[in-house]
Amino acid sequence: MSEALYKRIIDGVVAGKQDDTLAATRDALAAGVEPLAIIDHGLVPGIGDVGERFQCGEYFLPNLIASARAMTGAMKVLEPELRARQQTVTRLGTVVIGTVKGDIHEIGKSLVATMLSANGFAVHDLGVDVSVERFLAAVREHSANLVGMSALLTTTMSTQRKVIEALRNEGLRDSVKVMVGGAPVTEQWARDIGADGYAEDAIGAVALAKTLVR
Ligand code: B1M
Repeated sequence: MSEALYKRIIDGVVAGKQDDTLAATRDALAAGVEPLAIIDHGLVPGIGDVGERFQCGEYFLPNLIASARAMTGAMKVLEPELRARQQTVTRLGTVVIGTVKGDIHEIGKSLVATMLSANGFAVHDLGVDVSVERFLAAVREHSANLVGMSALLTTTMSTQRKVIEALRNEGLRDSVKVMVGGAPVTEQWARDIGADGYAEDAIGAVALAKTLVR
């Protein structure tokens, strides 16, 4: 039964149909499917398919936008469900997170932020297109001990390095751990730019964050 629901969600995202995606997501929740499973087996494969179609020229920017809207609408329903299932009272650390300057991809970053928050971190989500200066100001303002940077474009990854350099130049580098992620980001890239860690997905990001603040 879950398979049929996942297929409806995938089809909704691929077709960029917000109402269908939302209805299928709600039906899956009502059928007792875990929110994370809905994301992993429905929304993520759907948006991945869209990315491939875009890359090979079958889809264009309007398709990408419609599919992203469909996925974001479903995520808005799932985020409170994720939080409700993993309420933790202890605060493991304070995280400042955002998608770097020039980059407006928000879905993966928001998922990571939600999962961190659901797992006991105080999360300050700066949103997308976040400048080096805003990351620094937020670290100071919230006395953060963890900085998370997402980048989805090969052209914006380098800003992750700039933020780390700026943290060093401002004398803040020793007081924060830095984690990076996003589709083009790799473990090797994280090492090259002097980050403390890389995670491939939101579950990995939670595990990494816990290790880094321990
Ligand atoms: Co864009 N886009 N996009 N896009 N888009 C990609 C990234 C692309 C790979 C598509 C493709 O060509 N196949 C390509 C990048 C190519 C490259 O750089 N090599 C691309 C392009 C080219 C563009 C534009 C330049 C298109 C144009 O205008 N011609 C443009 C750039 C805009 C900008 O940012 N300045 C653009 C625009 C857009 C939309 C606005 C239409 C939309 C985003 C809407 C939104 O976010 N509100 C969009 C989308 C939806 C995509 C794809 C299809 C899907 C991204 C997504 O949401 N994935 C994407 C193709 C793809 O990635 N397959 C693509 C789902 C999400 C759950 O996964 O974000 O990877 P992801 O996050 C994961 C992990 O990466 C990890 O955990 C998350 C959860 O598992 N993770 C972290 C992420 N951040 C982390 C941080 C961490 C740890 C883990 O620690 C801090």
